[in-house]
Amino acid sequence: EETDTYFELADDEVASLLRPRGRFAHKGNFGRALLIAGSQGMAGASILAARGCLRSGAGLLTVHVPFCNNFMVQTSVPEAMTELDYSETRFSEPTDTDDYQAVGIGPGLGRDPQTVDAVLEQIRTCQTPMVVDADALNALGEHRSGLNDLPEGSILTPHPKELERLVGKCHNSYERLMKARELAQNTGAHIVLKGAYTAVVSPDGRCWFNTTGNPGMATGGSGDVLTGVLLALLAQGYDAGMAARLGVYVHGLAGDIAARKQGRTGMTAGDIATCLPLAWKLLE
Ligand code: NPW
Ligand code: AMP
Ligand code: MG
Repeated sequence: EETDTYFELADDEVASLLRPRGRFAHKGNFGRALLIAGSQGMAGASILAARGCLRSGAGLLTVHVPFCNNFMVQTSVPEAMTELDYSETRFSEPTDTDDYQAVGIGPGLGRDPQTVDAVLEQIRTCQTPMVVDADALNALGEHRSGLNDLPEGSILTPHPKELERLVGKCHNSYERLMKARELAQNTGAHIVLKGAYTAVVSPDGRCWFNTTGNPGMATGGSGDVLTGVLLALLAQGYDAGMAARLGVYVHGLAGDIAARKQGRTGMTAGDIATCLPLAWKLLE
């Protein structure tokens, strides 16, 4: 069982997952993505996720924003469109997702009770694959029954604390991995258990350990960039398992390129997003 269960995410295998862009392709072939992220004081989370998404090949991106963040998102990420929430300051009501191939939800949403309700209702009514991160995971942690509502083909991206909110206290990294596996089995979602050695856990019990990334990525917003990368891959039609493996690897590779250029001390999450094109180019 041991050898059939644990794998390393290695370069040659990952490169073979990437599909070349057809000569006659147009933006409609690469999917429409919806990102639900940000609140007052956390516009940055939505901007970083949006950059991660657009630097990973998505066809079209719409960001669902509260009014207070609209100008910042439109200025910082001109390639993205925005859609306004009714609330001035936070995500307050679920939105229509029928026009999208994938939905990303969570970065910077905050933990206001109204947002928690909106997140749960959004997950319950969404028919397309979702990347669920950050405060959307925290909403599920508060109401664990919502885990049964995840759309098919979804990815959850908890860091250790977010995982504990979903599955309870873990005393060591082995227990954490086993509980993530149970969570994947019970929900049908792929779990990206983030950390120094990120593990991608599939519902069939297999685990892949990432080989890219470095401690320079231990800085605010790194995870938000990953959410955008995964959203782009789901929108392009990669299944959850392929998207999770490819996305995690390339995000770490972009972090390694950023560290080589800027150093581990001074690099920021924005630098990871900026280095994504070079990381993708190495796999093309
Ligand atoms: P400690 O400190 O060790 O006890 P939270 P968050 C733990 C948004 N952001 N290994 C660690 O616990 C996010 O998207 C917005 C072990 C840490 O203190 C969210 O919406 C930004 N432990 C929101 O902020 C940029 C680990 O978890 C605690 C760990 C809150 O997200 C920043 C923090 O977890 C940010 O992305 C590890 N590898 N990693 C913006 N510019 O707008 C984390 N922990 O309480 O869920 O807070 O992750 O900062
Ligand atoms: P978040 O906590 O949501 O911002 O996510 C942090 C991101 O940075 C995840 O993708 C982690 O895998 C990555 N990361 C954080 N610390 C390290 C580290 N020491 N080595 C490699 N990757 C890291
Ligand atoms: Mg995070």
